[in-house]
Amino acid sequence: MSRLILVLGDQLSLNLSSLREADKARDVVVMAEVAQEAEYVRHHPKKIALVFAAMRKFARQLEDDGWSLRYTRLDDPENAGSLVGELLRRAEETGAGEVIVTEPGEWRLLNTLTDAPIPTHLLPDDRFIATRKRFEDWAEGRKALRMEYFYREMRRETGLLMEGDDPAGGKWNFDHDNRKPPKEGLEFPQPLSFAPDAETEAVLDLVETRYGDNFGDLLPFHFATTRAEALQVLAHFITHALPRFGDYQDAMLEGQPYLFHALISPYLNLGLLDPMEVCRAAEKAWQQGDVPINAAEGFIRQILGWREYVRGIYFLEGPEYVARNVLRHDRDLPASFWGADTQMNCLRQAIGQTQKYAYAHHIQRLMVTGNFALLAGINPHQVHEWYLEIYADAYEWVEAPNTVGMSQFADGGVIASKPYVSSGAYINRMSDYCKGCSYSVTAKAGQKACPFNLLYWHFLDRHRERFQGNARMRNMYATWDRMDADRREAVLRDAGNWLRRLEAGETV
Ligand code: FAD
Ligand code: DLZ
Ligand code: SF4
Repeated sequence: MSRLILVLGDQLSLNLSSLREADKARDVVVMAEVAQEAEYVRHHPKKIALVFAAMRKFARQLEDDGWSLRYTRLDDPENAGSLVGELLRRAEETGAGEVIVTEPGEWRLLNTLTDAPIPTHLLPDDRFIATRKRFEDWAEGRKALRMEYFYREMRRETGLLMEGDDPAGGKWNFDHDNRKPPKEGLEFPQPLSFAPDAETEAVLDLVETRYGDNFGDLLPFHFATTRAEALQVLAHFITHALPRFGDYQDAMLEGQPYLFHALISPYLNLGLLDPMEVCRAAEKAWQQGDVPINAAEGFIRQILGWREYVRGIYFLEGPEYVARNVLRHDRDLPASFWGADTQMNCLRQAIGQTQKYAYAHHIQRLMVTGNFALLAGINPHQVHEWYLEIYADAYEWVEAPNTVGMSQFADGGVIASKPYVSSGAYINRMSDYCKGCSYSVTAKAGQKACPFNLLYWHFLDRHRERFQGNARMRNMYATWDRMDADRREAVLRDAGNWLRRLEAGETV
């Protein structure tokens, strides 16, 4: 009896474990664009278009490769609307009695497929450098998990940037040389842009009709939609941006969304690029003397370290992780996160850019929107759904640990040893946003004071019990406690007033 091989929209890799297990001669590959996946959150239209266009092209590649395939388009009148519905329909059509699928990257879908009313066999997703089991073994028995130690073990295990038993260049981490503020006159490489072909145009029409009202601009659509194009993006990055990646990794500039970033996360997460090939490409550039060690190491750490680590945490912590809210933050996400006007230029820039490109780099996500949401006490589940919706690279396994854990500290410190909070001074140092802002970044209290300056102390004050014993936060509390009482009172009063105006829907 034949079997159905379900390939999900973010499993576009020819060496997928389900395809390796399948028998080309008798099994049938099933791929389906379904409302259930396109609508579990209101994804940015660019994200939906990217997923559908890449799925259609991958399906064609499978057919060219000799696979027997049933592909369902979203507007197919027979479309059952859900993946399980499509599996049942295809099983009836083909007489298949069971399903094979590489495990999805999300508890929601994992549970749905495990409970499907047709025998379904889930295979490990081995498109990661560390399997789930490998991560569990590493985590077993450790009191606190820290990315840096996992990363070192992965370096040893893969041999990436290793010289015998020692890290290349004599250090595991070169961040000391990285993260410089932007300087005048820096020139950035132009990102590659792919004009939509007829197949992508058809997807854009469909997405415009069905999801044109979701937050975000569908056009212009510039993404790579095949592995061949994604490899071009990678090669372009290695040649033109990687050499300065480390130096300006945290910089933010108006009108420059991409700087020296790689722009490969959507392709890695769809399966068009493989994490190990990406790391090897960066290592080779360093070996050839084309990029400095601080750039190669900093970049490889993001993939071999952070990307693998957050996936491990997501599965280790279980399905309840996304609901955590240890700080009991319950304010609603303000309208400015959906494009309403704000007087805060940094938010306007990061969100405006996200609306246009479905992209913001790590520091914009962490230290502008994330920092703001944390300081303002926004409900972390709303923050989580926002990040899941609006970035082209957003899938729960990677988004949730970054948002719920790293950015909102809602997991109580599983990912981060202290909350990522800062006053306006950090944003001012790393960006040119403050000079175009209605607020004054140097004002510490009063009407004109940068809201980050007010909310930073408000956050520390209201969470004193939880954080004052944290060794990494001792200096923050010492600074606060040294301020005279009148000043502290003024800051807390102004912060409270500002939050009330935010809640009242004023354009603050
Ligand atoms: P670069 O800065 O050029 O980095 C290279 C690669 O490293 C990225 O492509 C990515 O694959 C990997 N990487 C870097 N940082 C991380 C990280 N913290 N976690 C996992 N991988 C990382 N990344 C996603 O892929 N999907 C998400 O949904 C996502 N949500 C995030 C939410 C928040 C609140 C924060 C703070 C970060 C989030 N990130 C997410 C991580 C990071 O912001 C993006 O991976 C990065 O901005 C993608 O752009 P790039 O390809 O230009 O990355
Ligand atoms: C993100 C996404 C979207 C928008 N649409 C589909 C779809 O129609 N069909 C599909 O198989 N997958 C889609 N995906 C990707 C899934 O949501 C993804 O597999 C899960 O979130 C697990 O990572
Ligand atoms: Fe953002 Fe404050 Fe700077 Fe304005 S002054 S851009 S609110 S950090």
